[in-house]
Amino acid sequence: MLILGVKGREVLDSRGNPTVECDVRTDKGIFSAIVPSGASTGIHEALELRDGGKRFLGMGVLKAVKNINETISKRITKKMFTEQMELDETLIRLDGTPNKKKLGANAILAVSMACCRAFAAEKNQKLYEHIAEISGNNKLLLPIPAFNIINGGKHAQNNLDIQEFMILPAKAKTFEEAYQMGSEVYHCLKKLIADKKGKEQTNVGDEGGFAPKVSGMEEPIQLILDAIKEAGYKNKIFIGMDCAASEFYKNGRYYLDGIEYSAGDLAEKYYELSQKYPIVTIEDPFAQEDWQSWQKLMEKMKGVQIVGDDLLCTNTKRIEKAIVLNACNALLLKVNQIGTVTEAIQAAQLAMKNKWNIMVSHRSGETEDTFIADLVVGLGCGQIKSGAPCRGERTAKYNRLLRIEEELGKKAKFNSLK
Ligand code: 2PG
Ligand code: MG
Repeated sequence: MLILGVKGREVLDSRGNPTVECDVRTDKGIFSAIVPSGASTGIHEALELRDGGKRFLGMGVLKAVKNINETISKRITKKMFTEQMELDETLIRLDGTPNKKKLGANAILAVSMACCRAFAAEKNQKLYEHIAEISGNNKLLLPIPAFNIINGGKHAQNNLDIQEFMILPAKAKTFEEAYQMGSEVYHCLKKLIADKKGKEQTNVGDEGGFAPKVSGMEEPIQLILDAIKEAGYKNKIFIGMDCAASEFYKNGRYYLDGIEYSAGDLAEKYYELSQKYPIVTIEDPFAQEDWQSWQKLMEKMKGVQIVGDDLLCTNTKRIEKAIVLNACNALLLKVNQIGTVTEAIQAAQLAMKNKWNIMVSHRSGETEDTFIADLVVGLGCGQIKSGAPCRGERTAKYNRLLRIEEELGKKAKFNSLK
């Protein structure tokens, strides 16, 4: 594929902060991508380059854009690339740092994703087909969505310390059905919160979930279970949590909902919750360097998916460590934590080889880009979280999945729990 031109620009994300967009031009057309941005970021993530200074309160990305328009453009324009890996390796070498701090992972990823779309077009493939091919996967799979319907932590202004309470309509037969179930529960939950707590409590957080004032971490679960019942889906929808525990960890202790926990007490609390409620997945239950507590939880909790997000940062070195230590059994896959499509695929391959589950994930600062919908189908990993079934930047991904399911027709397979 001959790259005819590369152009970066600054656009805004769903929180109104600047982010990087890139257009790549080939003789098949112009292919674009926009990168997302996290709030509860892991310390081992690739570097998101921001300008600092006064403009956009320091959040501008003009340096990253300049890196695309000058350094990267100079290196890849009018050059031939045969595949994604070759292109990504060129970008990685051009940056030359372990965490992409020279050019910025936001600059590099925008180019990598836009090129992935261009490569797909070059081969007359859909993006998900192309991703399946380059990742060596021959089973396209529609994912179970994990809808984040109660927001807390850094994503909301309420008093809830756990960041996300999600619903997984895992007994649905198709993605379309799961989407409908999620939406119905979402609306039942809104009414329930309004009736029980007042309608001013139904404002939403960054990912579109409600952000009511609650009495602790059990009230959201109870509200959600009531909403599931009200919607008529008892026993058909399960619960997931993203604790984002690095955010409430300090000097070996965990501070949440006004209570100070030792790691052992917190593990006990998670265990109790999982016995009492239909919880199937818990993400970041402990802080990103508290490996021991992760290991102990894995010993204690059988049959629950324990997902590493900040712990792993989509980084194969950290995934390898977690495999050796048996610290978790699932990977949260966020392309911008690592900074190229190739490295994200490698992270997924390593997780799959070790029989881990994988949940592809959005960021709390999102955009209209739907790349992760194609990614999850192409990789065939079967789970996605993209926030609530509400707000355009969240539904963009779910809507794209609906279209992919329709396009695949009879060939569409949904990762239903039997
Ligand atoms: C997470 C994500 C997405 P953020 O912690 O899993 O929900 O949040 O993008 O703020 O890191
Ligand atoms: Mg997380």
